[in-house]
Parts: sequence; structure tokens; C-alpha cells
Amino acid sequence: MESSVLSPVPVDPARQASAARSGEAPLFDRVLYVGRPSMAPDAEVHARIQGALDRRWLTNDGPLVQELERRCGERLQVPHCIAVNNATLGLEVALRALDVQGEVLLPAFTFIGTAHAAQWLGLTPVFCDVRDADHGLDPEEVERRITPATGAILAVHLWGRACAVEALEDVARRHGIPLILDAAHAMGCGHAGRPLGSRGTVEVFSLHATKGLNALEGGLITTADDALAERIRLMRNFGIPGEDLVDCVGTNAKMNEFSAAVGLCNLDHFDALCAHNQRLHAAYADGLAGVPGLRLMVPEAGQAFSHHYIVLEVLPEAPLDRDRLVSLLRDQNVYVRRYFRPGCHHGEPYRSRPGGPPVLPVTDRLSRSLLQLPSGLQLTPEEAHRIGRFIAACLRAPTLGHTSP
Ligand code: T4K
Repeated sequence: MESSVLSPVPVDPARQASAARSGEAPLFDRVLYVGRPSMAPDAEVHARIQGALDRRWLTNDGPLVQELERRCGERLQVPHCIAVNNATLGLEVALRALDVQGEVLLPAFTFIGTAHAAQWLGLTPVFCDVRDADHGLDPEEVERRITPATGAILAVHLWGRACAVEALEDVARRHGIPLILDAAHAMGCGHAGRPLGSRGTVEVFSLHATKGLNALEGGLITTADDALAERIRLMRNFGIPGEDLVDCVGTNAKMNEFSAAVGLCNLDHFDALCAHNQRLHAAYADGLAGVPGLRLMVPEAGQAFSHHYIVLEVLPEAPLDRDRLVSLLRDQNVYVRRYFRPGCHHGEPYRSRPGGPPVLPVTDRLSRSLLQLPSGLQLTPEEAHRIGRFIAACLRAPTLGHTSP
């Protein structure tokens, strides 16, 4: 994949000053981010956007949106793929189209948007713990927390690794409730030999700028259920099926043509981007090899994976904690993230609910011990290897601070 020219990102002056005081140049002279958009070449993006301008068809189910839906639907091997303007509204539309009422069981270890989508609709998010194995919703806990008030299960394929889909589908089926899968991270990821996107009742992808496949802002709702797909299409467009008609309540969740143009251009290069990310992941692993106290997340064996989120766990036996390592890396202009601390149950309005936040030991531990490393076209495998070696050196000599690997 050819990369377009990235304008330099300004270095945080406070960090620059601290680096200057220490007298050492940071590892990188530009900031590396988690979520830095990887873009198709500018000329390709300009051409597609120009096409939309020439057609004067800018939104409302335009030809680029339709093309994006068709190509993503084929790729995900799912009969219905409906583009929306972001995944948060996608989750809301899916919940509304399924007429979910009451409580929604979901993991606390996810982006706050997952929980807010339910809360925004007046539903009650009920937070469950996740599994250590895949950082996804624990089906046994879901089973224990189901009551007559439970309206749906909302699980997340965190980092693009499949959650316990078979077990969760089984629980949902036995209790007669829908399983909604937040697949915000899951483009390019597979499970059981197929792409994620056709499991549960409905799945929702994010095409936000920080995601592997980005359309500036955007999302996709996928389902095999014909009637549900029709309701989702209606609700995405105010409940309007055609001129002079309104069939139901709806919202404005439509994707515009510029977003679809960017999404299509990036889709052309998406497999190459995943391959690049796989090389980064391998380079990090190589740089970290043999260092005790760390666990680099590995994808599900034999399944497609985008390697967009490269996740490192700092184990209790490590000689320095996660936050110290984050600070050392940020001093080197490696702007690692701590998704998703402190867990949704510790954010408002949830933590102020009667009884306080639930005790979720795995969520709380992961919130304290995970960090995410930069991926995408902004860096090369050699640079990922350097970061890995820097981390390794920090762990070997934790008191040194600005340790040169
Ligand atoms: N479910 C899950 C599991 C999710 O992770 C998300 C979103 C959703 C649902 C909802 O999807 P959407 O409604 O957004 O489609 C970011 C994203 O805004 C959010 O989409 C994403 N998850 C979440 C994991 O990450 P922040 O608060 O970390 O964004 P921000 O502004 O700090 O950006 C991250 C980094 O990316 C920055 O350090 C700089 C870099 N960046 C960002 C943008 C937007 C750039 O270099 N250029 C850019 O244009 O939430």
C-alpha cells in the first residue's frame, strides 16, 4: 500500500521540554499514535470525492454508499450490510429496530460508546465481567445475570478478536433475546473460518478515522435477517420508505458520500494495510522476545486478523507497572493508549447508580495492565522493533527512565 504524505504532528511542548532537560533525544522525532488514520493515496481520495461533487449527489443513499455496502457485504459474507454515520448510532438503530426494552447485558471493558448507546435509548446497561482469554463478555456471567427484565445481550469483539459467540448465541437463543455484537474493531477479523459480521442477531462495525478501515466517520450494520434489515434501513432514514410516507419513528443515521468515498478508497488498500500491521505485530513480538513480565496479545489461531489493535499486558511480576511504562514511552514520542480504563462502570452516569459500580475483577485488572501500541502506515516494522526493544530495556532496567535500548 502506497502511503500518502503525512503532515508532521506537533510534539507536545511539555514533553519536548522534559526531554530537553534530560539531555537525550527521544526515540522518535514525530509522535506515533494509536489510531493515527492510515489513508489511501490522496489522489485516489480526491478523484472519488470529485465524482460525488460532479454528480451533485452528496448523501441519502448515494451511489458510493451503495457501493460500499455491496463491497463490504460481499467481503463479510453477509446478506445485508447497511452503512450508517457512526457505530454508536448503528448500535442505537439496531437496538431500536429490535425493539429492545429493559436491561441490556454488556461488558464493562469496552469503549464508553457501547454502554451509552443503550443508555441513550433509555435502556439500562447491566455491566458484566469479561474473560481473561479474549477480553470479551463472559457467557457464564451473562447467564447468571439474566432476569425477566433482560431485553438483549450486547457483546463486543474487543480488539477484533471474536468474543465467545457460540456460547453467547446459545444463551440468547435459550432465553429468547437478541444478541447484538459490537464489531467496532472487527473489520478484517475472522472466527470459525469466516469473517466476523454474520454472527448473533446483528453486528455493528465502526469506520471511524481511528479504525483499521476508516471512512472519516461511519459504521456498518450487518445481519442475515431480511425483516430486520428492512427496519434498520427505514429507521436510518427517519422511518421514511419513500416520498410522502412515514412508516415508523426513525433517526438520521445516514452515511454521506464523502465518507463512503474515503471508505471505498481505503477498502482498496485494506488487505495491504492488514499485512503491514501483521508485520508490525511480528516486529513488536521480536523486539519483546524473552522479556518476562509482559504478554503481547496473540490473535485467535488460524483466523483472519487485522492487527489494528496491538495490545500489550504488563503482568504483576513485571518490575515496573503499566502507567510507568506508558509514561516512559510517551517521553519517547510513542503515544501509547490505555484503552479502556477505567471501565464503563466507573464512568458517569453508571458509577453514581444506587449501590455503586459492580465488582468486576477481570475488567478492573485489565484496565490497570493493558496498553495499546501504535499501528498503521505511520510506522515501519523496523520502528516497531525499536519500540519493542525500548520496552524490553525499560523492563530490564526499570529505574533508569530514559534507557537507550
Ligand atoms: N464500540 C467500540 C468497542 C468502540 O471502540 C467504539 C469507538 C465504538 C463502539 C463507537 O464507534 P464510533 O461511533 O466512533 O464509530 C477513539 C474513537 O473516537 C472511537 O471511535 C473509538 N471507538 C475509540 C477506541 O477511540 P478516542 O477518545 O481515543 O479518540 P482520540 O481523539 O483520542 O483519537 C485517538 C488517537 O488517534 C489520537 O491520539 C490521535 C489520533 N488521531 C485521531 C483522529 C480522530 C489522528 O491522528 N487523527 C484523527 O483524525 O476515541
